[in-house]
Amino acid sequence: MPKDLRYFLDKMQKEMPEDLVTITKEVDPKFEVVAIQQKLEDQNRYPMLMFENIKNNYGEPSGFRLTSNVFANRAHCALALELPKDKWQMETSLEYSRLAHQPIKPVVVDKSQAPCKEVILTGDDVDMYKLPVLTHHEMDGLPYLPDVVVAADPDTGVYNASHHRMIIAGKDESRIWMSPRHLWNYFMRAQEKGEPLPIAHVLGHHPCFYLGSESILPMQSDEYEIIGGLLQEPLRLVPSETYGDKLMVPADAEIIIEGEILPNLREPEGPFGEFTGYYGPQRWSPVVKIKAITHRKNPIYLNVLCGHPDTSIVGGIAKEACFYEELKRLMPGIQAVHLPISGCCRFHAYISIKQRFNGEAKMAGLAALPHHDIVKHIVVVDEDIDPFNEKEVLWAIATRVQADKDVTIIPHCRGGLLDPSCTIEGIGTKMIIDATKPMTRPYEEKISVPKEVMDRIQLKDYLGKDWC
Ligand SMILES: Cc1cc2nc3c(=O)[nH]c(=O)nc-3n(C[C@H](O)[C@H](O)[C@H](O)COP(=O)(O)O)c2cc1C
Ligand SMILES: [Mn+2]
Repeated sequence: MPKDLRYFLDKMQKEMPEDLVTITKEVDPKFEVVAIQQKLEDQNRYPMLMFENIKNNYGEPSGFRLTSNVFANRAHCALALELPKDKWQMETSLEYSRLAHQPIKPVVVDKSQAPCKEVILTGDDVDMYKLPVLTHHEMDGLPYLPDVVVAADPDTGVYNASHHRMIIAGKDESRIWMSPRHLWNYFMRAQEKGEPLPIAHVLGHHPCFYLGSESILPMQSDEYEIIGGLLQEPLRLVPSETYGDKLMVPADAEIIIEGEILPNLREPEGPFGEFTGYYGPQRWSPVVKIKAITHRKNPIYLNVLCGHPDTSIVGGIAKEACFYEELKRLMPGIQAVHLPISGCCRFHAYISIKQRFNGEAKMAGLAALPHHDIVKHIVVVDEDIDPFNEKEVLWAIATRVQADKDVTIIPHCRGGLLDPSCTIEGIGTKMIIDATKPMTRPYEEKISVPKEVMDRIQLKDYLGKDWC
C-alpha cells in the first residue's frame, strides 16, 4: 500500500488510538469545526479529529470526511517519519533533515491506478461550494483552503510544494496569497511572459507530503523528490486532467483542485486569521481560475488549522533541524534547538550549548539569526536546561540573566511581514538572551536529591498504586 493519508490513519489507529477521535454528529464548515478544536485547545488537548458528517457550503451533507489536528501534536509527526511516538523532540526534526537530504525521484502511474482520479469534475461540474471548505475565524473574509499548492517551475520544470491559503471567491474562482518565496518566484516568471501558472491545491495526503512542502531547501531542489525522501518511497504521480504531463499531481491524494494563477490581475483577499494568532490584513492578491476537481470515493479533506499548533508545528520542524545543523557546523558545543509553539514555532528559538569559552553563547545567538528572517528572540541556555521544557528555559532566564549584560538588542532588521509588532514593511528588532551561567566565576549549584534515593523511592509504595 503506498503511503497516503489512509496509511497514516491506520498507523494512528494502531499506535496512538487514544489520540484519534471520530465525531459522527453533523457539523457546519463555518466556525463549528474550529470551535471544537478551540475548546479542546483550551484544555491543552490536541487529538487528531475525524469528522464523519460535515456539511458543504450550501448547508447540505457534503459526502466528504474532514480531518484536522494531524500536526498539532509532534508525536504524530514522529509517527509519520516512522519513528516511535516518544521520539518527538529533536529526534523528529533531525530525522526530518536526514531524510530530506536523501531525496527519492517520483514515479509516474497510469490514471487507472491513481485513486485521486476516482471522481473527475470539470467544466460546469466544478463547484467549490460543494466541498466542506472551512471558514475558520470570526473576521475571515470567506472560506479558505489551507493546504499544499504544487507547481512546476515555468523554466526548469522542477516541482515546488508549499502551503498557500486560497480563498473561495466563486464556484470556480479563488485568490491566493504568496509571500515572495518559491511559488511567487515561479508565478512572477510566468507573468513576465504573459502566461498563467498552472497549479494544483492538494487536500489530503500522508503527513510527510505536508512536512516536505515546508522544507527550506534551495529553489532548485525538487520538492516531490524531498517528499519522496521523507516518505522513504517514491511519491506516485499522475498527469493532471487540465495540463497533462505539464503539471503532474500526486496520485494518492484525497482531493486535487487544478487551476491556474492568472497574470496581471489582482483582487482583494483577506482578512485571514494568520499563524501569528492575529488577523492578517486584506491585500490585493492574484486570482486563480479553477479548472477541475478530482477526488477519491469517500474523500477525506485534510484541514491544517491556521493560527494554532497544527500550523506552527508543520512549518516549524524543518526550520528547527536546519537551525541545528547550521549551528552545529559552526559550534560543536550546540546540544539542541527548539522553536516552541509559544512563538508559533517561528519567533522564538531556544538553543542549548555546552560552552567551551566565554562569549560562545552570544556567538551562537548571533549565528542563529540569519537562518530565518522571522526568528526574532533567541534564548541560549546551558546543557543542563532542556530547551523542549519551557518551564526550565524561563527558570534559566529568571536565575542566570542580568539584563544589562546578558540581553543584546539589534534594531532595524528584516522581520516577519505578518508579525503585527514589526513595521508595515516588515522591519523589526532581534534580541539575544544569554541565559547561560558565566564561565568566569563559580556558579551556585542547582538543588537536587541524591540520585540513588530518587531511583529507590517509588511513589506507589508510599501513596498507593494509582501513583507513579
Ligand atoms: C498552514 C500553512 C499555511 C501557509 N500559508 C501561506 C500563505 O498563504 N502564503 C504564503 O506565502 N506562505 C504561507 N505559508 C508558508 C509557506 O508555506 C512556507 O514559507 C514554505 O516554506 C514556502 O515554500 P517555498 O520555500 O517552497 O516557497 C503557510 C505555511 C503553513 C504551514
Ligand atoms: Mn520550495
